[in-house]
Amino acid sequence: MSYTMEVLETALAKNQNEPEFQQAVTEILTTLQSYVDSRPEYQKEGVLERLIEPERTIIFRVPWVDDAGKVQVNKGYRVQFNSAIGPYKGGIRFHPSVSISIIKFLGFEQIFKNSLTGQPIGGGKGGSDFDPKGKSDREVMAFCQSFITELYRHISADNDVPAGDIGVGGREIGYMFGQYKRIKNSSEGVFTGKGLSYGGSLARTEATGFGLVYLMDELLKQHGNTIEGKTIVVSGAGNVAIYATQKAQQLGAKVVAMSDSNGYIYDPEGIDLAAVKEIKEVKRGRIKEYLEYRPNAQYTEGKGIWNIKCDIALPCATQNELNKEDAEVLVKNGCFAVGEGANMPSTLEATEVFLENKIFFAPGKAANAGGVATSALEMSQNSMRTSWSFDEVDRRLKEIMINIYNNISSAAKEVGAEDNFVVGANIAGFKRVADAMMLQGIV
Ligand code: NDP
Ligand code: 2IT
Repeated sequence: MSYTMEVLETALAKNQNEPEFQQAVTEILTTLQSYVDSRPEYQKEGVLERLIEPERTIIFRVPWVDDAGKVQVNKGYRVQFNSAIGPYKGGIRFHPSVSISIIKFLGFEQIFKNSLTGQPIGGGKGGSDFDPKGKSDREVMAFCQSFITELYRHISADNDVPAGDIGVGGREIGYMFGQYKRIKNSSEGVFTGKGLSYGGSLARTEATGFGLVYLMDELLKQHGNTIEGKTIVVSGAGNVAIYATQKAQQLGAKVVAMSDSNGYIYDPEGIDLAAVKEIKEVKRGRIKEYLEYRPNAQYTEGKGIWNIKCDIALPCATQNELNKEDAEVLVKNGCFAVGEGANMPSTLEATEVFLENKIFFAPGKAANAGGVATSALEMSQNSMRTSWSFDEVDRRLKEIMINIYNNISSAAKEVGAEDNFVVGANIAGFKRVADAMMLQGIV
């Protein structure tokens, strides 16, 4: 058996109750196989064995008191996966489904994503099974303060810089940053995605969604096509989905559907994004309330958004939201490009369907890297004690996304897998981290 397949087998055996982590490791190692196996130095230095094991995993109790005076206890996690190219960097997720498997898959993906940005940031991820949905602001604050009362000792601007993810936006970052500052008596930029009044970067809120569309637009342009005039389905209605929709609309596309965990809306005339923003960003409501703004739109309870006919699909909700059958329906309906705004939204089987059918498929670790790339720009601004204009940050973001596209495209070409951006992203992301690991000795 080859070196890479041996490491994969061991990884699967050692992490048996972690299906999402196993999925992410399987995808990456199978695509890296021929690249790694033809370079014996990686085996000699044990690069893969070290890469798949987090440098440090922190699991802790998060006790807090709800509005009824009852004591609640959640699990808190931070996985500091790999610091070969810079301080651990990656979001914090608050969702009832959060488990060690989910945090490890996200942290593992983050290593390669952060490498692709070209910036000096390592991979990490954290979170909790806390559900912010339906909680009062006071409850969310109490939870965030308790979470940081443990986590503060493991993070700092120079070693680990968390940010937002599912269930963690401006409100939660504010409460966590406030508690960190209070305990550590330090105003360092230990979080990104901060409010603009206390060190946040312009365009960070928009960055993941905007970056996704910049990358897809570049991909299409390099193939004699464009986003303009295309019909797009976006899943989710959170941070990534909203700003992907905004940029796609700005570039002249028509977004006809969005969703949340209860169901999806279909508006053939094009989504009214101001309505979605009011429902989701202001009222923290449900997507079905969209019908109050646009009575002619349709709302369908449950799954099924991928049955809607489109040219381009942008899954922007969560992992494994798009399976083999969904992929087959998309292909049958003429969809020709898929860009992953979420992390690992397509199952391994769905990805195979896209690749077999020569769909332009941009995997999450490349397509949604604009968020963390702009987080790194926030870190730079904090260190320089300066702040750049929206246009300046947006210009840099666009440049980074075009560079990512060029890198993954040429890495794929180099190994004879033209337009297979899964292979391209994994090899390009791996190279930089592996080289840094080898230069730093067995650590
Ligand atoms: P938000 O919390 O803002 O929005 C998440 C959206 O996805 C909501 O509409 C939510 O619906 C839906 N969703 C979440 N979990 C599920 C689920 N289990 N089943 C169905 N729908 C679900 O998160 P973000 O927009 O920030 O994140 C979306 C995705 O993008 C995630 O995969 C995240 O890891 C990834 N990402 C985020 C980045 C960022 O900068 N924020 C950067 C790169 C990637 P509901 O409200 O009903 O739960
Ligand atoms: O998945 C991701 O890249 C994020 N949630 C953003 C991480 C960050 O540090 O900005």
